Amino acid sequence: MKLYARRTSSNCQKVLWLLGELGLDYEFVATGGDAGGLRDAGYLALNPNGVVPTLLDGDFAVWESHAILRYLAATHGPERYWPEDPRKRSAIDRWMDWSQSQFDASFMALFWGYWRTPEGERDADANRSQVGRCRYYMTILDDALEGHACVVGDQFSLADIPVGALMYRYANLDATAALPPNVARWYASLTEREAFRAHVMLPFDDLKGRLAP
Ligand SMILES: N[C@@H](CCC(=O)N[C@@H](CS)C(=O)NCC(=O)O)C(=O)O
Repeated sequence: MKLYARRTSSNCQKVLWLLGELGLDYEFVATGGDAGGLRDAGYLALNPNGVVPTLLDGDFAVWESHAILRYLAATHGPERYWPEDPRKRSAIDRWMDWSQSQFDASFMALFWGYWRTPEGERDADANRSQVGRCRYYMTILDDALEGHACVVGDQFSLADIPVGALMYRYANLDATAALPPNVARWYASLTEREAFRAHVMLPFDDLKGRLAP
């Protein structure tokens, strides 16, 4: 397999983290950001969106980070990562979709509007509003984690990856509040996972005030 990705991209980190959890061999092809290549015809033939990540398995290309997570879990994962049972699978899918459409949307707006925007150009009201939304989403996640080790039940699954991949930045951004208790406990458990440390816990100082990818 080949993974076309940028290591500082949170969507790529989700996939790199799962590849690490599964112990799979793959070739990393630096793409996007300073490495460029997103508008090359060859790359666009794999992913017409011209964004990262893209997974190439033989001659089969998969794009959209969550589609890649599901593909890898279905082809190489232990069943519990993304179970066949429709209800168990749905419990995981809903947190993956929630992460992308709810929490990610607000957190990425904050990350770009606050961290990646030069100080003098920031919109303080917009950032304050996104901080409020992120805190609200954290209360929803905190309730889900009450009495559970993981986002769904007590076993690590795909439900932990999309929201977990953003927690390192969320927890270390000076604009956000302390994590609520269950989220803090769960996040601490993620930081003990080797693949999380290798692919997600990467310094992001060089992205500060940098609006270019
Ligand atoms: N929904 C897509 C979003 C992909 C996306 O926006 N990728 C960004 C990085 S997070 C990108 O390629 N930006 C251009 C670049 O990195 O140069 C996914 O989850 O895969």
